[in-house]
Amino acid sequence: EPFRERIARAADAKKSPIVLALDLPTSKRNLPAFAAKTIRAVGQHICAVKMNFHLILPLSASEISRINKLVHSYGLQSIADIKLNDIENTNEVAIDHLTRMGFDAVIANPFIGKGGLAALVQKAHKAGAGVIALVYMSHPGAKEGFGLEVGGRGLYSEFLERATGAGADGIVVGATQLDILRQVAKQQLPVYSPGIGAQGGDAEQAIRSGADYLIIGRSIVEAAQPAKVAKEIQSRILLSVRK
Ligand code: NUP
Repeated sequence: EPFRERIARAADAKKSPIVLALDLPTSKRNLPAFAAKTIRAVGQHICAVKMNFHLILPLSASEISRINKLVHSYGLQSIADIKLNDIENTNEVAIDHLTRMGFDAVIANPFIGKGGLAALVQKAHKAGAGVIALVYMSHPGAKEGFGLEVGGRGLYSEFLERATGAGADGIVVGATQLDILRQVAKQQLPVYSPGIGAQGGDAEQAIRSGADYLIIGRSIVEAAQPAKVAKEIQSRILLSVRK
């Protein structure tokens, strides 16, 4: 079963479109133990876990593999957020390592070009993994890159075309970019939206504007009661969808 369907099935089973960004602060002593504790606490309220440099840099491949096994034992998918943005060969080596560690998908930057993105998607699909392409990031400076005017239109719309053309499994558009979310909602690719809470975006607004999955980190991970916060967001979204 392709990644796109695996994560849709997980979201359906958990009744949650939340992708937990497992971004642990550097001050945490025992990162693998804290990661496991967080997954156990919120596993019922999310459909996937996303790991970024917060864990991928300090942990060993076997420590990451163990976390991915735990993620899978909860019926969740695992996404590597390293925003691949390199030459074809390097991207392919990265996909090899990531899939061996148990990741189900990787986030990539269409800046590498049509051919590079297509090669990356092909390589990932052969390994049973998915690719999610950046289209418009959530931070204030995103307009200086993704929003650049190229040939009379925003670079992001070119990136969206590249993602579709390459057969990517989803796109990233910030929850802080509601206009862009509304624009891309018309297309066929699932939209992953970060920037909720800590970066000022709102979960319900993002869903209403066209987000399919919500990537949420600090507001859950750093909460005194992560499960409570995750559950609250989950039920708020379910209500807003029903309206
Ligand atoms: O546009 C993006 N914005 C963003 O925040 C693309 C991302 N991949 N992210 C990542 O999502 C970011 O690096 C972090 O891992 C997570 C958001 O975390 P938080 O702001 O909810 O704590």
